[in-house]
Amino acid sequence: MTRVLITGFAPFDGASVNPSWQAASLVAAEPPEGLTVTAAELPCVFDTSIDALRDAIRAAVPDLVLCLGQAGGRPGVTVERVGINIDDARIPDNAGNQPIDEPVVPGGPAAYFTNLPVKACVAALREAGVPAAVSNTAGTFVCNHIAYGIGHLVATEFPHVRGGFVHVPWAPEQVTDGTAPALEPATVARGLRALLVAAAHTPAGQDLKVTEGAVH
Ligand code: PCA
Repeated sequence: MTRVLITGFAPFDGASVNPSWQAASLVAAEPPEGLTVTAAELPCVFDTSIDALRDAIRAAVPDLVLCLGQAGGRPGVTVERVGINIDDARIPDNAGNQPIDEPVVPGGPAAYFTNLPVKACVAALREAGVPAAVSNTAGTFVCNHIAYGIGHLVATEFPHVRGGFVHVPWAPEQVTDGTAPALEPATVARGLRALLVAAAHTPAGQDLKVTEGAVH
């Protein structure tokens, strides 16, 4: 039995929902066969989100950690390849912090690549009928903070964990004027279940050798 921790974020920037938490709760409520799934909601706050993630990992003792966040405007589910050691906030977080060009971890490496098989994860999402792509930037806000943070926690405290970050599009209830792409959290959750099964079945250090690179 593979133990999974899946996290989503609290709503931010005045929103009333965050589809990352909606999707995370749906996956935990109906986990795929062979996986036990615990969900935790992280605060959208630079200062405390990595501590909350560490506490959730200590409580769940997972093999796999999948952190989710909302990326409004993206048309599909994107599997982040890398988290970078920079906080550069365009808007304040939920506690009013707005760091400009500060490191996530002072003295930490410039970036962490995820140790999840990003190509196999994208393939599994698509096979489940969910639009998906590899992403090479998680931005510079709290999601990148956690994309870097999970890499740092794995590197320094939880060496047996495989972890990464996935961005999900807005939910339809957030774009009622229909001017931006949206996906139902239940659809996202269906794809994430397939992603988790694929990640659990891919041996550490391996991935599909398929083209998913970006020219720009
Ligand atoms: N999305 C934001 C932070 C929390 C969330 O769900 C981001 O992409 O940084």
